[in-house]
Amino acid sequence: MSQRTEPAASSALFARAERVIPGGVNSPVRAFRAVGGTPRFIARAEGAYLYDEDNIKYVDYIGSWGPMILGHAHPDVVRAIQSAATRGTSYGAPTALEVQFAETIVSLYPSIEMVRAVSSGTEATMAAIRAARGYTGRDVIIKFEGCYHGHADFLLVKAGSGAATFGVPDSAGVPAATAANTLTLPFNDASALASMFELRGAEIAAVIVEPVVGNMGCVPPKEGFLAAIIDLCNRNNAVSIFDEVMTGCRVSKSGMQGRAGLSPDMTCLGKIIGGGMPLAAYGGRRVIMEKIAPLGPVYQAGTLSGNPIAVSAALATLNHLDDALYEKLERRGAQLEAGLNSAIAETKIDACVQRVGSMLTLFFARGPIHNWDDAKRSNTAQFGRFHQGMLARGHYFPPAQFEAAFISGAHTEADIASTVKAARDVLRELER
Ligand code: HOZ
Repeated sequence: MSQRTEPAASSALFARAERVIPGGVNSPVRAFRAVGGTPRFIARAEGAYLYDEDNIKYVDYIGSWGPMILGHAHPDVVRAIQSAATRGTSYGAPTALEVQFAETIVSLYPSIEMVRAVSSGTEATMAAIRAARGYTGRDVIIKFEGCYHGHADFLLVKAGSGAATFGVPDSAGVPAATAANTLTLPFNDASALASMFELRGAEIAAVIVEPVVGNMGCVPPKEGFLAAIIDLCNRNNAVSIFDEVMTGCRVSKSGMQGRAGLSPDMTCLGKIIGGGMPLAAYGGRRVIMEKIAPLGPVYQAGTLSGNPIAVSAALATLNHLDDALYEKLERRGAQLEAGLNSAIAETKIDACVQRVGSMLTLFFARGPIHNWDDAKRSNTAQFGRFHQGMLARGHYFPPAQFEAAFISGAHTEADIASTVKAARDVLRELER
């Protein structure tokens, strides 16, 4: 591969970081261990671009792992943050902004009658499952292999994302007793779910799913799979939970549920709805949300929940989510998908592109990828070399095969074209 010198400033920072931060990073996948090379230390970002500490510019396809749908440092979002900060950074008391935020979420997601703000996607899924357990009086939950729902103990079972990337889908430190109430099934297998309900229906509190998986790479649901989850939950008095932390406001303004015309009992949101700040939310049917303290017996709280700066960034972002943006994202996504597919077709490499709207993955495996068994057949060494080649040419894809790439409204046609050109060159080199 061409240009394999590691950037000096990032290398020096990484050496310092490794002495005082586990793996030198505050979230494992950022360490580049799955792809090799030195993690880039980012100094600033604007629109579709990242600039590292060596002042190297990259077209960014991570978008902070999803939130930056408008691109980085959107002027309206920056203004909202600046203005909110001058009024104080945190009160630990309710604000008008939080009411506006909740009203906005409820209006975007018809399945959500009441919503609670939290600070991260992990908190949102944890709290949604606690609510479901409190509401049903049952303990068992079902998740799907390769879906990642944050790092709560009972959800780190056959989890995707970083856990899958590092081969530890079942984390150390999770008591067997905690994991025992989490059953896992293959994604996209409605009949396995039906059989499990036949076997243990009376024990099952909830089924949680990423409606388009982003955390084993981008894996769309098969026709009817999501509807089957909701239907089986309804018939067994269990709670259906769509974890739309990644897909919410991404695959449509109202997430995958809006795109598919479905109404889960509960929804978890994060990333885009936080406008790039630590803000997430969970919500759903009133009868379930009324179980949350102080209305009901399910406890959940947070000092920074509904933080005024985060909510200001969120509202400024949500304000820009219009049809024109989603049309543009679809066009850019289609352009990238078609370009990558034609570059793959010029080689003999086994690879496929899977995309829903502006989230996408180039798998180094023959497609289609329907579940974790399919995804894990990917040639991750080849992905690593692809990642390095793209980075050397100024295109920053997620540093792991099992993470989705994201496009923003700031990406231009020319950005995508240059990424496709780079990918064509890198794929050709991979063949040699
Ligand atoms: N697990 C996150 C993406 N699915 C990565 C978060 C991060 O490193 O910022």
